Amino acid sequence: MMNANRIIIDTDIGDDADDILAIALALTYSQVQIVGITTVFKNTGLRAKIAKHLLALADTPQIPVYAGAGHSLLCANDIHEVPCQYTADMEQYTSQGDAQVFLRQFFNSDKAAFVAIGCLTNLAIFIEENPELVSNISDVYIMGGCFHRHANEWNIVCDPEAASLVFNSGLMIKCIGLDITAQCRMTQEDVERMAYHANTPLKKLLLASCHHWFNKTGFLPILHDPLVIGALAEQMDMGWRTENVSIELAGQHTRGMTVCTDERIWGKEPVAANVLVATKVNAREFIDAFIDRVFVQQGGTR
Ligand SMILES: [Ca+2]
Repeated sequence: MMNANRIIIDTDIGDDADDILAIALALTYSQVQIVGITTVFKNTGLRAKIAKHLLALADTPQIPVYAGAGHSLLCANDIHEVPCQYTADMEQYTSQGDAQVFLRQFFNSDKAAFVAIGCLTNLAIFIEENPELVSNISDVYIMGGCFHRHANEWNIVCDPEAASLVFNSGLMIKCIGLDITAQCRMTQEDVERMAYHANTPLKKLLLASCHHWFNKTGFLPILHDPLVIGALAEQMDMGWRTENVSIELAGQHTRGMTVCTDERIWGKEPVAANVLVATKVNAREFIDAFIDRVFVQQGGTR
């Protein structure tokens, strides 16, 4: 494949619908090649089964899926919790093995971008255990943090120590924070448009995932994770701005926050920039393009 963006997607697929929507979006791009999917956070075995089910319905069963860390670096999680998108018919699928084994083998001889759309435990463990292979990570895209408002964003909060390790690794990270992704909030009309075009088993699964999350939380879909895929695949103008970002590991109210030390207030550029932070998105344009790509253009029969 010429000029393909070769990517590994690291995902907490199974709860919020945005992960499964993000992978489905990635599969629509000829210029994106998913070389592997790794799962993270809590029940990574069942998350892997959900991903395999998605890939089977998308007619891309050859893409390997590996189960990663269920526990955070310093925190034991409930690794038996069943993700709300998991259904009994997914039991038949199995992952290809352990995420760290895959990452070590892959980056030992190959390069790819790492796209993190869950907490950063897998990436932190990989960096810590394989410092000599980190230079083979060609790019790091993260849905995470919140840079222009005060909020403890989920992917950082679920493992702040892992995030701190990644942000201090020397990698230049591209971050799309919650303050940007939250603008991509679907309306009821958007969901109805997806439902109208949900004429294949794959699209029905995506829609069901949205319904599961709505029934659990009352939230209509917000395209947090798909926006990272769109930004990468389309080279969207996200108004990238260099920042020197630290992860707050203590703090009565601030644990897990992404703190920008903004030397611009003194008229200086950041001397230790480690992150390119997205500052803008055309949310309506992205939501419409997402629905077109994943639901309208994919065909199918009623
Ligand atoms: Ca996610």
